[in-house]
Amino acid sequence: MYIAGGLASDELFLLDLKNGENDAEWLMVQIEKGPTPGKRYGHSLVYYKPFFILFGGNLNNEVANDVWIFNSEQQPFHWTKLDIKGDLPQPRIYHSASVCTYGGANGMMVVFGGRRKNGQNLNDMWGLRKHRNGVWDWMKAPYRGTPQDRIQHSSLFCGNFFINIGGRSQTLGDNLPIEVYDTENSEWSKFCSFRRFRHSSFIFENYLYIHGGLEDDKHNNPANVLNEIDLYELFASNQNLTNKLKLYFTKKNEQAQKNVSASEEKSNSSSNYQNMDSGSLSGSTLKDIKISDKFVIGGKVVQNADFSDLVRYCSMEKLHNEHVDKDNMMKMLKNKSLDYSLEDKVIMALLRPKEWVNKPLEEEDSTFCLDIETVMALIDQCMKIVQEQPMVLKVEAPVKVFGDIHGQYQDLMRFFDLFSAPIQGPGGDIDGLDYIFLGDYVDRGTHSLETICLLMALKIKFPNQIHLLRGNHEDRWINSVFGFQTELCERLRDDLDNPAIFTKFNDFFDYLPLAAIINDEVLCLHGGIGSSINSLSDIEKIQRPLEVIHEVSNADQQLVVDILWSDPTDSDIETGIQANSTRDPTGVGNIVKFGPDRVEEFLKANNLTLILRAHECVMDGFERFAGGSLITVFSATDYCGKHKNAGAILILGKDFKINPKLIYPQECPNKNWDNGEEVLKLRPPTPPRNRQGSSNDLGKKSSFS
Ligand SMILES: [Mn+2]
Repeated sequence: MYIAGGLASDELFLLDLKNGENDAEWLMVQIEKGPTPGKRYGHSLVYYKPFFILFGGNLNNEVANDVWIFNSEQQPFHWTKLDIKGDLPQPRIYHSASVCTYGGANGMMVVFGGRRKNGQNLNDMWGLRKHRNGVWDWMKAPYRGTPQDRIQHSSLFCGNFFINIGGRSQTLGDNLPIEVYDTENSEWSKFCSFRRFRHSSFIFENYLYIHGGLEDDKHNNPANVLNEIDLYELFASNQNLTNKLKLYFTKKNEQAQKNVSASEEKSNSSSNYQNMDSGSLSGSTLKDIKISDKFVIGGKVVQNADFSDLVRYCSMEKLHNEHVDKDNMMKMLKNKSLDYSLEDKVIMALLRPKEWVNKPLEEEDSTFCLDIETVMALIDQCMKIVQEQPMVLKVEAPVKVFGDIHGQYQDLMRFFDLFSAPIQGPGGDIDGLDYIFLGDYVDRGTHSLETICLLMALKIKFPNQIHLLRGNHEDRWINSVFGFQTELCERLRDDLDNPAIFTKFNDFFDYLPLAAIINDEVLCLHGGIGSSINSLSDIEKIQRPLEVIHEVSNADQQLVVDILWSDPTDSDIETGIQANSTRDPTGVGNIVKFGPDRVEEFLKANNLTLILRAHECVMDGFERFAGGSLITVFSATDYCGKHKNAGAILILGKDFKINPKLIYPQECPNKNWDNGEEVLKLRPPTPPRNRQGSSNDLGKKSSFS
């Protein structure tokens, strides 16, 4: 799909589907230096393989009738202005254009109506065609009857029929009939009215769809509905057109049958997209056209917004995340206010991967870029969302899973920079997958505030695609000691004795979910299953707000400590339940280690295949346990400036293949860590997992790609 022109720029964007829909990305088409159509509006742009054809519009306050073509199959890409001899249509703006792919006018771009520079509306119709000898020419279409003059209408071909929909006229007001031009006999016919302009329309099978646009001069709110018109019903009063329409669909289906048998004979090597060229579109049915399961969603132009705000790509599977019901799927296009939302402001302020990747943190001043009111409002909004969601989140693959971040914001930005960020548009992949963060956002590192505030803003923006689980540091008793409270006091001037922000954050943490389950197969949690977690319902039944109790005295408290604090045993040969003397030297917290046998039993009993957890620093950033039935993932590099470990995230594909992505400690040590000896004594880092007895070789369970 291409987008070109508009007032803002004359750049050309391409949605690249060649790596499949999951890896589709927006690219800016690199166009050779040279003449381009320039910044214009009110022009038309159509695609007729291999050409994009641009015509007319307003250019530098002049109304134009020039034609530009862009060959999508000829590199380096460039625009060419056609030098067309003979009769030319008058310069015009707000006309329509559509390509005929059937019958005698096959391959012709047909332009209708629009407005002249003097303000006069037009009702003429012109066809542009490239002849076999390479010459392009215009031809004025003959017609009987007087078609309605229109601007800002849409037009479409269905077989022989050129259909004009909506728009505005000079003479009749805005309630214009749908008019149909038959290319076979050059006759116009009028049908019912449809009051709409600046809308879009498309045809699927025998249905005409009209979306968006304005209904009335006085109202500025675009219509929010998708209208469906059955062409047979529309044509019902005209037996001749009805018969022709029937004939067209019969031929189309016959052709489609032929195409199916032809393609069955061919080898199976052709790509899904090969059938999408305009040649076969005219003679195909659903059987041989692969309809994309994604939508391209266009938004309203917001001043100074970047491109990603305007157009985005949404998979049909994720449409439910847009809170769109089937009856009114276009609600998502709700008119955006010109003001940015709170979460957008925070995302714009904080999500700057390139800046952070190159930032020498030593030189940084310690002020935080958001004020207290913004942080408080962010917590309020995020809290509301989290409270409404369950304790065990249901997530669908593909998913990106992050382990502990611990205030190492630069590492988070490095992951976003290298492997895409949870945003829409270029550099983002949120429309193609979900993100699960396994907890431990705060403490230890020096940028807990950036980390948790960005994640909250992303959660607000994509409530059903960003999943924030609780870690053992999302706990007031822990983050009052391990750095977060100190950061709040120093950077936001939170009062140590009457800590308003600290309290608010931790009230929010008390509502974070403890687990997520991917496709009913993979359990994600921060620590593990310890000695007490035997089923998912053990986790689901835990009530919120949940304060973590560290001196365990009952079974419910044990469940929580197991989920947030337990570790796997040191290797696959150490089975059963063991004391966790590193984390709990006195045993008062009842923190344990669980063996591979526990993992296998648990997975079997719950019909699961894998546990993904974080919580332990592992040297490669991720590490397998229980023959691959449990994987630890840790996303902070060079933990505490001591361990020189890599950081990892895991991408769990639709096929359940796991694709780890790694980053390594920065060459020049930065100030992620306040690693004065005193601080380290005060907050001793948990040692990295012992590497002996574990390996990241291919195991029996999950396959790595
Ligand atoms: Mn942890």
